[in-house]
Order: sequence, then structure tokens, then C-alpha cells
Amino acid sequence: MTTRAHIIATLSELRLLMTLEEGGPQAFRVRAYDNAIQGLESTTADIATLSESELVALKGVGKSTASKIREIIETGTIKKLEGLREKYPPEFVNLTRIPGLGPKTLVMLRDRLDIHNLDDLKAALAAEKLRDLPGLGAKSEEKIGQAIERLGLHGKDTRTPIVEALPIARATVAQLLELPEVRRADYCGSLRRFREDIGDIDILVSSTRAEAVMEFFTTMPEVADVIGRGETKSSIVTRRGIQMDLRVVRPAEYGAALLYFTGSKTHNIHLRQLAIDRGWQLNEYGLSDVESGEVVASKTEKDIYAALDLAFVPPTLREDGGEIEKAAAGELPKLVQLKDIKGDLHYHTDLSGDGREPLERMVEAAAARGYSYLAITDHGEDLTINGASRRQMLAQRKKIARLQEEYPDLRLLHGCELNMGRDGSVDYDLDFVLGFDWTVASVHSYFDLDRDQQTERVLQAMANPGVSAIGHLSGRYIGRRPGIELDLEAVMEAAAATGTAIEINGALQRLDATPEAIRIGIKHGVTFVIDTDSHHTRELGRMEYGVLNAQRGWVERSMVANTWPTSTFLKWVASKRG
Ligand code: DGT
Ligand code: CA
Ligand code: CA
Ligand code: ZN
Repeated sequence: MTTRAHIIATLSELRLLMTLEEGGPQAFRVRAYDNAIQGLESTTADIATLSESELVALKGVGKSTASKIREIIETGTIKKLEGLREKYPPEFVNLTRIPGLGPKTLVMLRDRLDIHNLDDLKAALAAEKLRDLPGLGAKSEEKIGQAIERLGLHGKDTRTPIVEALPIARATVAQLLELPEVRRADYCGSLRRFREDIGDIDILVSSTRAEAVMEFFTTMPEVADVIGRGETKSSIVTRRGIQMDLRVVRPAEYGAALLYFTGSKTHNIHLRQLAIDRGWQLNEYGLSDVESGEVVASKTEKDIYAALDLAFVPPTLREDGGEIEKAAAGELPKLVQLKDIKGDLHYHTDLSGDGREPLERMVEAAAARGYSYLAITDHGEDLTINGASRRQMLAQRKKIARLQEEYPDLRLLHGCELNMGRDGSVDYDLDFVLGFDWTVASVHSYFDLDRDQQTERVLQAMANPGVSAIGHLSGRYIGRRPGIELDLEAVMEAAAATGTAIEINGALQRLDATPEAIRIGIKHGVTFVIDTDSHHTRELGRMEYGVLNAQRGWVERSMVANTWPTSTFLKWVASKRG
């Protein structure tokens, strides 16, 4: 049985190992796999049943890749990949996650210094051995050391950014659900709570035939190592070095197990105390009476919360940060939901250098989601390579006006993603900026200014009457690049005072503003927008991630401008402009 997810995962692994083999992501064959993966991801065809010539007909898929896809369909793997796996074991591949260590450098470290894993690398750094190699120096040693720290790559504390963990978890759950023995399957733990980084992936399955599920789980192609296998629980490590725990329970206990394994630990401990107060006990099998052993509730999470006189607590709130008290008082926040979203306000077309699809396609995709409004926000001219000139922007405005006639139910706004300069100034003069219907101003450079300078920079941008929102506030890439440092109290106070929205960016590698920043914003009465920052029609689904991240910050629907009806939203946009 070969699934779509398995085909894409296998090709992605081949692509990764080929970057090591070929010395970088720009190599011809690596780019060919890249294009093929993009093509497979965007087609709706059932790729596991296509012939070689049908595969070649897909966008981005060449002849040689098509034959590799057929090989996966027929044999479950690729011969070439098997060879590369021998040559580049998971411990070594895992080093590719360290920024600043390119494939060429990694292979050189292995050949010249016998570095095969993180421990070897750390020992070599400590002995200052890297600085003598071509292209490296004391400065690179320092940078690599800091990157290791930042990634939290030390020992058991290794945390994986959600952007890497979520696709693996979703693909595994989808494959488990295809097994006839499986009734339900969910990922739980920190991933279900939607934390930005994950210690390990926890998967829960409801089945009366645990053995068959275990067999499947421990022999999946992406398994590099089985670190434990029992009757109802197993743990594996994937080829990317991520640990995945699986637990199989009986259907009647599913709710209790889901609750227990979703956590957090502190949320669980607090719930267990409420149970004890009632003469009950709570564990992964259910809520039961201590004396009689009778089960009070176990089937669904909702049943268990209800038995404890609590409203259902969404997973995103389960951190013991006051949610249990609120649930007891019936005062949980009315969290923003995906279905509340009426438009996307940070959205690129191929007018941006990093945009991937033409205006027509991007608008069509937004219309298909049933949005009421959409702001096109290509990069302003200050962003080298990616930005658009005034002339191009004005031409786009005309194009949008013409396209508007085809979409009576979708209000198209001509926006811009302005680039925040070092001092908080933006690409264009105020007149030109006010010519857009909507703007998002974002940081794309000068990440190393100090906290006061960064704060002043953002305050300056918010003081600009033409700036409607601040995009991806910190500019971080989770686990890869730290965000700029800001005095968040001052920034949020000014956002509320100037009527500038703070964006909650749904790109999984960003999830920016952070939940911590969002909560400070709520305290100051800030208005938020939740955006996808899409550069491709594949990326519209990020809206769900933006919403989940907003929930972690306790954001209610009323606080999010793009849940408001079109006229309310437009009036609010106009109000800052005076
Ligand atoms: P992670 O993996 O570090 O990102 O965080 P979690 O929350 O996924 O933690 P993990 O994988 O150690 O355990 C999964 C869930 O199992 C956790 O959220 C709550 C539950 N759990 C684990 N250990 C304990 C415990 O000692 N007591 C209680 N009450 N629950 C626990
Ligand atoms: Ca976990
Ligand atoms: Ca775990
Ligand atoms: Zn953008």
C-alpha cells in the first residue's frame, strides 16, 4: 500500500540526501526533485495510481523523477535512496538543521575531521578544530556554537520546530486511519496544543487490534530506529531525528487517553486534583470512583470535563494558565475560530520576487474559500529583488480593478507589504502609501539593532497614518532565527493608541506575533489580523495555523479585524487614515 503521503515523504528524503550528495540546494537534480514535490503537492490526482507518462504530464515532474515515483509505487522505496541512507545516517543528516552548516561544509567536516554526529561536532568546536579548515574561521566556530544553542540541539532537550513536526504527524495519522484495524487516530501532546516547538510527537490510536497497529508503526519507511516496542505502546525515531510515541487504547477509553496525552502535564495535574476533591481518580483510562471503581466518564474529553463541572477546554488553552478556573466559572474566552475569518490581508502574487502564482490564480483561490474580502500585498520597492516599483504597483491596481468585476462577492483591496527601514520609515512617501487600500509594514532586515532601537523603529512605523498593520512582528523563524527584541508593553500600547493592527502570521515557520506578545496586546486593547502571508495557492491553509496560534494567546473573535463584516472592517481601516 503506497499512499500519497508516503510518496511525497520518500521524495523529500531523497531531495534532502541529494543536497548532501550534490553539495547544495541549487544543484540541478535537487531542484528537479523540488519542482516535482511542488507539482505532486498541488495536484488533486491520485498520484499512487498514475503511470509514468501520466506523472510526466504533471507540472514540475520530469522523466527521471517520474520513474523514481513509479519505483516507490512498485517497491515502496527507491534504490538510490537506500544507498544514500547508508552513506548519510540519520545522526549525520540531523546536522543539516544547524543554520550556517551547508551541505558542502558538512561533508568536508566528515571527511577531514571525522565528524558524524552532534557530539563529534561539539567536541571539534571545543577543540577549536574547525577554524583551520578552508572557508571557516574562529567567527564561524562561534556562530555554529550559537546556532546549536538556539536550536536546543543538546541531548534530550532537542526540540523540533512545529513546521517540521506537524507534516510528519499528520501524514502518520492519515496512514494509520487507512488501516482497517484503526477506528480513530490523533496526534496529541504539545503538537495538539499547538506549541511552536515539539519535544516528541505523541500519537494515539483507538483499536481493538493493537498488534497490527504496532507492526505498521514500527516498520514505516520513515523509521530510522525503534527505541521501544510493547503491546500497546511503541517509540520510534524518524530519519530526521524526531521521536514519535504511539499508544493504542480501546475505543471506550479514547476520550480519557486523548485528554491525558494531550496534556499539558500541569493541566493534567490540576484536573486530577479536581477529581481527588470529589473522591474520584483521573488517569489515561478514565475518571472513576475511588471506592467503587465505577467509571464516571471516559468516552470523550467533553464527558470528563462535564463530570468535573467544567466547560470543554480547547487543547490550545491547556497550559494551566488560568483556563481551568475560567472553565469552572463558565467564563472561557470566546476564542476566534477558522470559520470566523472573512478575509486574508497579507497575500502575495508573482509581482513579488518570491511570489509564485499570478494574480488571477491567487484571487481565484481566495474566492474558493468563500472570503468576503482580500488584500493583495506584494512587497514594496525597498525590498531588494522581491519588491515592486511604483509603476508596477499602479499597473497592478488597474488589473485588480478589472478583475473585481468578475468577483461580485469578494471585495478586492489593493494593498502593499511595506518594508520597514532601519528607522521605521517605509518604501514610499505618505501620498503614495495612502493610495493603497491597506498596508502591512514588516521587518525584513537589520535584525541586530538593540531593543531600544527596534522598539523606536516599530513605533515610528505605527505612527505613519498609512500603515494599517504590522506584519510578522518579531521577524523570527522558529528554531532558526531569533526575533528582534522589543519592548512589547510600549509597542502594544502604541498599536492600540494609533489604531494599528498587529498581525498574527500563520506561516508555520513564523507563528508571529507569539502567544506571549499577543497576550500583552490583549491587555492593551490591540486589534489583531490573522493572515497567511501566502506566496502560493498551496499556502492558504495556513489560516488554520494562524487561528490556532491566536487561540494560544487567548484571542477572541471580536478582537480580530478580519472576522468583521466588510463595511465594519473598511470603516475601521479608514479611521486611522483620518
Ligand atoms: P513535549 O513533547 O516536550 O513537547 O511536551 P508534551 O506535552 O507533548 O509532553 P510529553 O510528550 O512528555 O507527554 C505527553 C503528554 O502526556 C503530556 O502533555 C501530558 C502527559 N504526561 C506525560 N507525563 C506526565 C506526568 O508525569 N503526569 C501527568 N499527569 N501527565 C503526563
Ligand atoms: Ca510530546
Ligand atoms: Ca511523548
Ligand atoms: Zn509577506
